Order: sequence, then structure tokens, then C-alpha cells
Amino acid sequence: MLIRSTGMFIAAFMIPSWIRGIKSYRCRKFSVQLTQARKLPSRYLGQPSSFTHPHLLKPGEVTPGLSLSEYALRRYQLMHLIKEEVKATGTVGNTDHAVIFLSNPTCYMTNDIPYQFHQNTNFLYLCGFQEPDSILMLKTAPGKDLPDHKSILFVPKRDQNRELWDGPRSGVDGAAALTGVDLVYTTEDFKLLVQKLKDEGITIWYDATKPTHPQLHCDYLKPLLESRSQYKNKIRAVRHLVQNLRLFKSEAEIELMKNAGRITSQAFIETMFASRSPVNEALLYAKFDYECRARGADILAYPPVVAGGNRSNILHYVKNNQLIQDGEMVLLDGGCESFGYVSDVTRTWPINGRFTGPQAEVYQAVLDIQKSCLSLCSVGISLENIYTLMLTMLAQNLTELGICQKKLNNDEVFKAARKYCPHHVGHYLGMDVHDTPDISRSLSLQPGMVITIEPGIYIPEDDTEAPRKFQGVGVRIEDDVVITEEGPLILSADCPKEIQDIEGICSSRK
Ligand SMILES: *[C@@H]1O[C@H](CO)[C@@H](O)[C@H](O)[C@H]1NC(C)=O
Ligand SMILES: *[C@@H]1O[C@H](CO)[C@@H](O)[C@H](O)[C@H]1NC(C)=O
Ligand SMILES: [Mn+2]
Repeated sequence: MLIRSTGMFIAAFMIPSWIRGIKSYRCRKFSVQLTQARKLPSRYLGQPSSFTHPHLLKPGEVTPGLSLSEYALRRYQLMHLIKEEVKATGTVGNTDHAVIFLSNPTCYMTNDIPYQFHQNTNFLYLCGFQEPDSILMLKTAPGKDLPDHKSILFVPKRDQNRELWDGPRSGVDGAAALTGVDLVYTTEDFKLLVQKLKDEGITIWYDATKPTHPQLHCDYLKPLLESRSQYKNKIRAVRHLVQNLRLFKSEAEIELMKNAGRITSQAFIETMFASRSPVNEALLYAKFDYECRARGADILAYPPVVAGGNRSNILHYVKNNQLIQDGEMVLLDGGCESFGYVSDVTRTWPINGRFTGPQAEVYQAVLDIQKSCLSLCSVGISLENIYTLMLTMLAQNLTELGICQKKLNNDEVFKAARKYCPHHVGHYLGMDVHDTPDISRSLSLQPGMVITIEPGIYIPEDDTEAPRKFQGVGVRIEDDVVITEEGPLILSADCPKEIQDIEGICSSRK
């Protein structure tokens, strides 16, 4: 089956418009014109296509759920942001621009043994191409103004010998048909371009700090950057602009994140069913991983925390190799990646299915706070605001529980709240777990943003300031939330968290 010939089509979207430091939220209408889709080759490419994997992709999609026009629109929006930034900061001389993103390289576990390849998310966001050693360049058309541009991919060339080992590559024709970019060359061809770009003295938008592909950076980009003294102020950072785009999820992206949230919720329920005592943390880790991937997830989004008993007080505990004993709780912080989008969920439950009195007291306090924080997730508030309110509620509940003494003054009780919950209330979520990391948490939340809400209370076993009955108890509850005009949309809503629901699941376990 071949891709339907769609002719010229126009994708019109409402997108937020802003310049750096996002102050107000306005909408502006854009449309993107795509040239006729090319015919997909009738062979395996370096990634699923609607020809080889019709169960995953519809014709006209680059990656599952995301169309050629959506990718084209992202590139167009980026060039629009560049235009805004140029307008705001001024420019001299040549007014042509080239934006460059490198893919990730293949990483090796040991000699010749590759890890599963994972694409750089900014690169993936802008073109959907899933092979290593590739370059994306968005270049203004001579004589035309931003945001007009040509999108150009440089991809690994077909190589029978390498493909025997690593599997098929898309090649120039496959990449062109799949992604719908304007032009495709081989990665080596980029070398020929370096001198030309130098000679033209155009503005290069490229993130030279922490390059995603050190080898391509050294071979191709460094020579370009070193000419900086000759062409002053011609290299500019671009990462923050992509993050500004990625911050707002489209409808198609929300659908993909709903799917990741559903898979994860189901995997949690199955893992709760499988809990008993004593059990090795490794078994619950494997169970969670299995249940995610059995439901179509590509990979876990990060090494999960599976922490029994007092180990739940180690925030990034990932050893997951100890026995969980009767009477202890387990904290599982896990999420999956499905078609490029991730979930990030935490639940804490008693391994034998029954909360003890003190466990239930701490758990209920965290749950009350988490639900209050979730109800705050609406347009206009910021993650920083929610964090402050979380600390206020924590302070109150810690005092009620007798973990903080009543005589503490306001400053002291806030300090105690920070001690018992040393991390933030949440972060942005999307293609990465800690998505758009350079975006301030003081920013007002707007429709289309996705965040996590994850308060916790951690009382290490050796904290003798807390009442004895609470020592060793650590609880975190985390959900993923889309901000909408109608209020919070919880992506992990299917994952049980009420005490009676959790006890119900655990008592009906297989
Ligand atoms: C409990 O965990 C904390 C770290 O969160 C650690 O400092 C402490 O030594 C542990 N206590 C015991 C008795 O294992
Ligand atoms: C936490 O504090 C709030 C506000 O004071 C209160 O309504 C709630 O019952 C407390 N929860 C627990 C478990 O103490
Ligand atoms: Mn998180």
C-alpha cells in the first residue's frame, strides 16, 4: 500500500504567539502549505512507515499520530519565533538564517554492542526522523523573508554492509518520502556545505554548548563556528525557542500523552496485583516494565524508583534490588515512553495490601495535599505558586500529625516542610520527563501545557525528631496533568490512589 497522494494541503492552527519571557498569551493564525507528499518506497525504512507498519501509522503520518503537516507547522513556528527574536534584537548585514540541529549518536554498552537508539527530542520534534548521525537544517530562502524557509535533512546513506548488521536505513529517498522535508542529502554532503555557509556569512542558529552529537559537532560544526571572529555575532542559541514551542502541546500530542498515561495506569494496577511479601524490588520493576511494554510502550521513560520501606526516603533510589518485607510500603515512581511522549507517575502502597495506622496517616496527608494541588492546576497559576501552596499545606499537616511541633513560628514550619519534602511540586512533561528544562516555573500555566504534581513526605528511619511510629515512612503521589480552559485534565486518572481503592486491588490480587 502506498501513501495517498494528498496534493496541496493547508494546515491552519491557532498557536500561541509570544517572544522571550512570555508575558501575555495571545493567539495568531498560521497556515502551512505542504508540497505534494512523495510516494513511500515499498521497502523497510529505518523506522516504521505506514507501508511497513500500517498497525502503527496512518498514511500521511511521519510518526504514529503526528502528520507531515504537524511537523511542517512546527518548523514554520520555529522560524516565526526566530523572526520575532531578530525583530526584537536587531540584525546587521546578511539577513539569511540557517537553523541547525544534530541527531543523537548511537551509544555503545560495550565493544560493538549498541544500546537501543534514542533520538534527540528537539531534533525529533522538528522532523520525526528516527536515525542517528543525521542533521536537520532550516534555511531561509534567498530573497525571501522569515519565516519562509527550506527544510533540509542530512541522513546516513544506504550501506549494504552496515544494514546487514543494524537493519535497514531510510536513505535519501525514504527519508524524503517519510518526513516530507523539502530536500534530503547524505550526512557526508553536509561537509560540502560548510564552506558555503561560511562564505555567505549568514546567521547560524545552533546550540554549541553540550552538542547532542559530539562527533558531528567536531567534524562539521566546529569549523563553521570557528569562523566566528570573522563574522561577529553570527552564531545564536536556538534551544530556548524550541522549548517555547514544545511547552504547548497540540491536540495530537495530548492524545499521545493520554495514551502514555493510560498505559502507565494499567501497568501500576497490574504491579499492585503482583505485590506480596516478601518480594524483591526487582520483580516489581520487571513487572511494571513488562506491563508497559506489553501495552505498546517503546521503553520506560527513565529508570524507575522501586523503593521498599525506608529506601523510599532516597529520592533517586534506582538500585531496586532489596527485599520488601511484610508491613512495609513500596514507592514506585515510573513512566513509559510511547511514540515519543512520556508519562511520569508515582504511587505508594503497602506491600501486603493493608496500610498500618501511621502509614495511613502520612499517606492521607500526602493525598489530601496532592488533590488540593491538582485542583489548583488551572490557567494563570504557576508551578512556583503551586509549590508555595504545597509547602503551606505540608506545614499544616505536618503539625497536625505531630511531626512538627505546634510552637514553631512561620519560618521554622516552612523550613520543616522543606526538610520533609526536599523536592519541587512538579515539572513540565512532554517528550522528555523533565521537559523544556529552561522554561521558568514562574510562568503562568496556559492551556496545552502539561505538568506533573508530586508532593511527598519523607521521614527517614533515623530521623529521631519525628514520632517513632512515622520513622521510615516515605510517601509520594504523582499524577500528570494537562492544563485546559475547563480545568485540570489528569492523564493518570485511571491509576488508583484512594486508600480503599488500593486496599481493594491488593486484596483481590491474583
Ligand atoms: C534510611 O534511609 C535514609 C536515607 O533516606 C538513610 O540515611 C538511613 O541510614 C536509613 N536508615 C536505616 C536504618 O537504614
Ligand atoms: C491536612 O490539612 C488540611 C487542612 O488543615 C485538613 O483539612 C486535612 O484533614 C489534613 N489531613 C490530614 C490527613 O491530616
Ligand atoms: Mn516527576
